[in-house]
Amino acid sequence: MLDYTCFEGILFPANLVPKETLQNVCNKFVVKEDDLIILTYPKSGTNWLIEIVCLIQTKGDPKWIQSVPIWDRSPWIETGKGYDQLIKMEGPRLMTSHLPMHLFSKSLFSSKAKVIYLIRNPRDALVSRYFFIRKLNIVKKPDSLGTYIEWFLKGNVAYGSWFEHIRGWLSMRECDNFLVLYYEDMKKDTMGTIKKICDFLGKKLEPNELNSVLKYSSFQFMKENNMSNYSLMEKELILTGFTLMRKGTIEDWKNHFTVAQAEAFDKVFQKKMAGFPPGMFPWE
Ligand code: PPS
Repeated sequence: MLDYTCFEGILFPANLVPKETLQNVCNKFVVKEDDLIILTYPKSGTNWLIEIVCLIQTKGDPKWIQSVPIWDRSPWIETGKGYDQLIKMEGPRLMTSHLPMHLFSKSLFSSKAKVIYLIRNPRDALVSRYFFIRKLNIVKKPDSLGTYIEWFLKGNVAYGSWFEHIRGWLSMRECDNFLVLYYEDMKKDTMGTIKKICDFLGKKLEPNELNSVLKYSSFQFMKENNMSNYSLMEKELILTGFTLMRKGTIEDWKNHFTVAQAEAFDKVFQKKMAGFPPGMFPWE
């Protein structure tokens, strides 16, 4: 149960992401021009972004988000179930993925399909995932945060290295069909981010519709929405105390990293992310 699949040198949770599906996504899946693809490294705020996009699509009407599980509204392409849903789905399709760029369907790169890539401070994504997997029967649990930091910095975690993920997908950042967002900006100015997404999608919403998107995608509403808070996950996969909606804050890593861990992380970050322009990452 706690096994990894290793595909092209990257680890994936074996019971959610079969090797065969990864092969299909890479070599067979055809991206369509009217697809909208949400891409993230795990724990970057993926489900928050899905909720916002769904609400923009319904002009703030919460009926859809309150009646259909989030993973059926925007299936995960690399999961066996999500892949099967997507290949049968009529367009325009909304889909989600944590895949690094080099494992994604090659058809994306000659398509006009829109992509939203959401990035979060890797320290916060790390802490979020550390607490998440401790309550989950999906992948091997680390014995301490220190161990998990070591695995994370080496890329020995599901979906591989944060650094490679970001470097890979950010190479598309100048493309017109590629929008880069940051969790930190979403937190500081959620309405500004919602408007940015509307502009990118060519959607015009009235002020009351925008307010409704803001309201129903808030941390509190999502926490209480059983279609979005992962309470519908298969019971055998989760342990007591499991939650997707943990804190929803920025810089929680400061409550958990020791000074030595923070310094070790900074060192690797500076080395691996060298070459990006100053100000590229809002938390640096
Ligand atoms: S996953 O499992 O990789 O798809 O998780 P993901 O959705 O990417 O990230 C989970 C973290 O996002 C936080 N979250 C939110 N923050 C603010 N507002 C809203 N509405 C919201 N929804 C989800 C969630 O709490 C997880 O972060 P942590 O730091 O663990 O709280």
